[in-house]
Amino acid sequence: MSLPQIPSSLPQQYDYFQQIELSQEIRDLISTLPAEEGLISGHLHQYQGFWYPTMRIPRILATQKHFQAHDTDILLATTPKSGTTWLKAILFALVKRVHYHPHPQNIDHPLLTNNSHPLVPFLENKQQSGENQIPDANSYAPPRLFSTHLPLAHLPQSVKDSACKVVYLCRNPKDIVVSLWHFTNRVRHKSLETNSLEKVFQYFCRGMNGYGPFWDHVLGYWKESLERPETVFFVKYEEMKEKPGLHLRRLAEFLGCPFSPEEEAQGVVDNVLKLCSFETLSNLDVNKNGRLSTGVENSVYFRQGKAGDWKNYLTAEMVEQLDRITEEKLQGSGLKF
Ligand code: PAP
Repeated sequence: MSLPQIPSSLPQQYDYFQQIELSQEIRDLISTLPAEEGLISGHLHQYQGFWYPTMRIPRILATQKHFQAHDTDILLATTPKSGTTWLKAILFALVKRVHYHPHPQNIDHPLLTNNSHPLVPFLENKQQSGENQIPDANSYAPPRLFSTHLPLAHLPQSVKDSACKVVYLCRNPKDIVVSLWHFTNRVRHKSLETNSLEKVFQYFCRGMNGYGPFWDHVLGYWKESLERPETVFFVKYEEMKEKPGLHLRRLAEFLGCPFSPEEEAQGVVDNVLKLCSFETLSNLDVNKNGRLSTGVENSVYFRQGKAGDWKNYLTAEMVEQLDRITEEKLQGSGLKF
């Protein structure tokens, strides 16, 4: 069974439930969870400390139940708007470079004709209640590449029990708020009123954005990366922007596929970065005009691609409020933005 598209009339959540087959057990569970209006459509529900769009919950439960990790899998974990689209492209270009020569002029490279989202599928996107399926596990040779927005605590047990490597990308929360604000208004149904920046900001500060609270999400992976550095690689969007070559080489080492002296001499590092740059990807026909299978336009994943755009939008009061929350939440962790 495949999920129907979100109906354009946006019925209330429980009407929507009636249109898809959810077990009574899952309906009962969802009906007990705290609920809030979502920033895009429908509702968010708070499940074990994190806020999820309602229809994600059955998929998440099914993912936790059915997904079988392989020791060779690579999992990219992010909070939304942290640069997922970019890191998916980088991981794909890096790990599959034996099969696909990474170069912006290599017309056969899958990244030139596909958005990076389907190339590195989300664990929790394809899973549905009652289905014993795993996401289309890359029809390539191992390693399989997956991504997730799930917090560490909600990853399937098989991921935690395996030697699967996790790459965690996070981003300055001030840029996430601005990116999220633009994104919600791009994908929000046209019949709904536009979200104000103030509204998105206040939701974010209260932790009530999809997969939030942001700070709990980041801290889970941060602590794990300190305890198990051989398993969890932690990197910030801003660091990738500032020293992309350095962090790409670190990532390659971490994943057990370091660049050889020959590759270094041939400029493969620069070619991966050029291929995956905002300029290259955002100007591709597939990313200007294509859509994901969900119907979402690929172009919504490319806006500015810069660090520090928050300075153009957030007021001094907003900056003060968000900085204060971030400082309080991350206090003593050693993590700073
Ligand atoms: P998702 O988690 O919903 O998939 P995600 O890809 O994390 O979204 O967020 C999109 C952000 O990544 C956008 O940021 P902005 O709104 O501040 O501009 C988008 O522009 C940025 N982005 C996408 N591709 C790249 C890239 N190749 N390099 C740098 N940033 C990028």
